[in-house]
Amino acid sequence: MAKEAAPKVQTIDPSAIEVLKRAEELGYSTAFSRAAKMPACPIGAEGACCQICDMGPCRLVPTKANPDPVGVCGATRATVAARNMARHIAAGAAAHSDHGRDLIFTLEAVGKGEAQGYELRDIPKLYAVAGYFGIKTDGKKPEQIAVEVAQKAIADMAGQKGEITYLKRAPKKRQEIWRQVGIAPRGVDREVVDILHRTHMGDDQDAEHILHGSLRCALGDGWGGSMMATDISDILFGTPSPLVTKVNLGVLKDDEVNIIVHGHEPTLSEMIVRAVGEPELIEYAKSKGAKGINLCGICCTANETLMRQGIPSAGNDLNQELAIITGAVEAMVVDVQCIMQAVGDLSQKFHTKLITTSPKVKITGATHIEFDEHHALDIARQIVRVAIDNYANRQQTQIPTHYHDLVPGFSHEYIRYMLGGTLRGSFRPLNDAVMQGRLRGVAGVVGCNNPRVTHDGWHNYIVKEFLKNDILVVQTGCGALANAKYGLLVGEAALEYAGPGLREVCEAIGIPPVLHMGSCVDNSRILTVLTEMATEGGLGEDISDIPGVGIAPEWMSEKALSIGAYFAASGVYVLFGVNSPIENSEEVVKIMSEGWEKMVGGKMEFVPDPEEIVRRSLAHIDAKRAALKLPAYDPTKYGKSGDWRMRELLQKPLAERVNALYGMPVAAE
Ligand code: BF8
Repeated sequence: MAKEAAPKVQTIDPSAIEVLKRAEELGYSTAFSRAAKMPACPIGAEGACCQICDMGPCRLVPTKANPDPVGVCGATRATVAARNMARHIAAGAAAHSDHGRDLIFTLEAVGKGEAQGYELRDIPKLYAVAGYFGIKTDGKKPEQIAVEVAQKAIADMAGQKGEITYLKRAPKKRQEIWRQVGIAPRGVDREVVDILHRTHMGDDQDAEHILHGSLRCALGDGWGGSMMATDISDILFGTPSPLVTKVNLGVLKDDEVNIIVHGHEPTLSEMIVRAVGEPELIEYAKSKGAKGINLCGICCTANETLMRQGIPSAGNDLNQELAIITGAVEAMVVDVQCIMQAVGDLSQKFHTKLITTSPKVKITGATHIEFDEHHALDIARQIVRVAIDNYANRQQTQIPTHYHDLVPGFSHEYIRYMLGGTLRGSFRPLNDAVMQGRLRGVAGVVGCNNPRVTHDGWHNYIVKEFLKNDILVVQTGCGALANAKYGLLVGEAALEYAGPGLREVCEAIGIPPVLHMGSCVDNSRILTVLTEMATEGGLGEDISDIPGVGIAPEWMSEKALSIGAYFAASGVYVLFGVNSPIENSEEVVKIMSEGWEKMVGGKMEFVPDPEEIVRRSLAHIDAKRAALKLPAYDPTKYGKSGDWRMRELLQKPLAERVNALYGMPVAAE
């Protein structure tokens, strides 16, 4: 199915609708308007374009005359689609893992006392991670342990032989499968190089073998680079627990200096959080006529500061240009990944200072203030001053009023705690709820926005369908922000959207029906939850036994493909929306679906239809329930207790209400 240039409905986000109108009036383009003008290349979109050597590029588009074309070198459609996919996965794995590496270097500098402004905030987690690496902690100071953990972690990422340390955190059966089929990864650095080598011209030509290699590479990301990024962020900045904050463009303030942190790495943004709280800088902002400093985020840097510090988010990926178009942003501070090049040009049309900070990322039109963990707090202060100085340059603003509360902060440690408290924290109640059928299953709905489909629309539709069907949803990345905008990440959402069983579970524990677990590297937290569920008992003994699915409805980034591949390799059925980048090869479609399912119990499918995604998900969850011999899902069985019943009772006359509640006859009103 050809990719649509742009959907009829661009977005369901009321803030976005308002700012898009302003963009049109001012004559500025956005990703929405550019997508409409620039239909996707139909050859590339299906994985039919081979660009790996200069005998091409070859376009392997079947025609009547040539139904099975090959490239100049003879490469088949399957080889080309598999190579393209493998390279995407490797790039995604590299991005996540390099993010992890930067955090490891910061941890080392903190341990050595060389990183200004940082501290070790979660020492128990540092000890736990030291334990995974077999580092003795007796008699050592946390700082020394931090240095040793950092050095082991770097060596692990660069491991040339053997397998990465964190693999042993997976269920035993899963580890055996990986070893048996030969995809237990070495260090992710080696795995990424391996993929780039084997997909070079004249190397690996067997589609199945190429994709087999890509699974190993993706595992090096999920259970390696990403998991380390999560762990080390928690050690440095604290392991998240629930708090209340806000999301959408309405969090910008007309009378304060607005600073947006955008990208992925929490290292600098955490220092900016600290700097904006310093009385001296607040006074400085006031001296320039502002009432204060308002720090907000976009994308996954936002998710990091949102989860830990409750810093509001101005929205997800497709909100980044719109934030600038409000005219109210003094500085957009970016680090790495998902920063659209267009923000460089756009920021020059407004007073917004775009500030690049990563040694890896420069953008034309931006001011570069390079991050260095050794002087992080000073750099953060410098950036905040630049933003404050820019407040005087602000012209007319148009800030939408729409925002919504959300409750993020569901680390796997907190989920374990909330299910039983300090004394009896465990995944038992969650497993029991699935076994009884109160919960039909679980789903991770993650990933990006993509202007080729309705912004937030697919996220919202799919998650609401899951909630209706008593499926507990966990989210990360832009997906979490998408549904937070519409009130799905607060406790009340259970009353409005959840089926009867899920509602009971949410009421009993006191949680929203959709749990925000963090940024995209924090998908590794979902791996840990699945492992805990698999080892708790009652739901089989492996991740692939659990009645659950993983969805990336509006994906666009290569990182999303790496995430999908490592979840599939971990035993999960993963569905992607938008379009299929492997559609040109039936063979590759089959390998990634039936082939992978046979080999590792998980699979990856591209389904450009949200209703079909829901249908396939429910069928899969029900099939997994049946395989575990659990009772078939029955929505009429639960939901007759708790707040729901209370709400119904409150509608009744007093006499009936008191009688129902206390068994006491009361005279009619
Ligand atoms: O890493 S969900 S658009 S911001 S890639 Fe990017 Fe996609 Fe958003 Fe976070 Ni993840």
